[in-house]
Amino acid sequence: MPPMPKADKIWFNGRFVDWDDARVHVLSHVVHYGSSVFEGVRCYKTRKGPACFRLADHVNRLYDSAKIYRMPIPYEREEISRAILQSIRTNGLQGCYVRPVIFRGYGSLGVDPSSCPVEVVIAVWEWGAYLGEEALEKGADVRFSSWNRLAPNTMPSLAKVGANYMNSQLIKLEALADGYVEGIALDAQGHVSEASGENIFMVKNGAIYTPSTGSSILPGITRHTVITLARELGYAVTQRAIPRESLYIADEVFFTGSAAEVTPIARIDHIPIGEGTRGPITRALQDAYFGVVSGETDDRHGWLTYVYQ
Ligand code: PPE
Repeated sequence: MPPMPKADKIWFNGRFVDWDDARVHVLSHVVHYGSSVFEGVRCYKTRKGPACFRLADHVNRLYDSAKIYRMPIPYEREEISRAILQSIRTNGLQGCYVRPVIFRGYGSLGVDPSSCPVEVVIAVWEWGAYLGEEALEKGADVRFSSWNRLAPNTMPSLAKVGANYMNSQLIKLEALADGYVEGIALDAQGHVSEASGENIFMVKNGAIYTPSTGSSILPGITRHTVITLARELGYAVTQRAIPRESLYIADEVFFTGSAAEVTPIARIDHIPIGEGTRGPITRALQDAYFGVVSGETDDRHGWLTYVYQ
């Protein structure tokens, strides 16, 4: 990853502070135990100014993650949504990535977080193609990870929490060390789960498949978007357990995620998927996705929140 492009201000517990001053104490609970919940939202440049994609859905998932971890958020959902829009305006950005993060701060150490304050931060910055521009067109080179995704009775995958990303880091670092851009993990039962920061889809004989929430996945908002758009285009989409080898013999495989958007996969474990390049259904779904997020096609689902409205 290239170094972070700084923006001006970060929203920190209700007020804006300079980017370089958004700091926490080293003994904050989150530093020791990974006790944070977060979101990643993209804001896209459109003809009507910047627009956040599925803002309310991201904010709802943030509250779901906090609820699972018994973390009381000291703001209403509306306040968080407004603060996100305000952050984009304050930093004068047209297109950006938005990272709200809520964490247990400085108070006491020990696993019990209940006497640590719940702190809320919203940062925005410009973030390009997650797996590289080239991957969006030609497809990414990925491997199956030797690490499994979190077993369901260990760390809940429906919560988007900082600690889950230690598992993601094992997957990602292993893939990078071997020259791939990403790794796909199996779930604890051995079925396909997801990648370190993306959901996964496969296409076979014109039908689309993706692992269900029973396979230790984060229920991706881009995943839901793509399922909806695919059905509108007339494709059957099935959520079910997927054996590893069915990806090797699929016609097309692609990732979805707020950061990764819709990224085709060219090869898995050096095996070319279909023609070893972006397939036609992936292309159609990318076109539908980028059409909606850029405001160029009709926003039938009310997915865009314009920043200056
Ligand atoms: N699974 C995982 C593990 C995951 O982290 C993401 C998002 C997804 C699926 C897709 O979810 P959604 O964004 O709602 O479609 N990963 C975020 C963080 C990436 C990062 O490197 O940080 C993201 O895409 O914003």
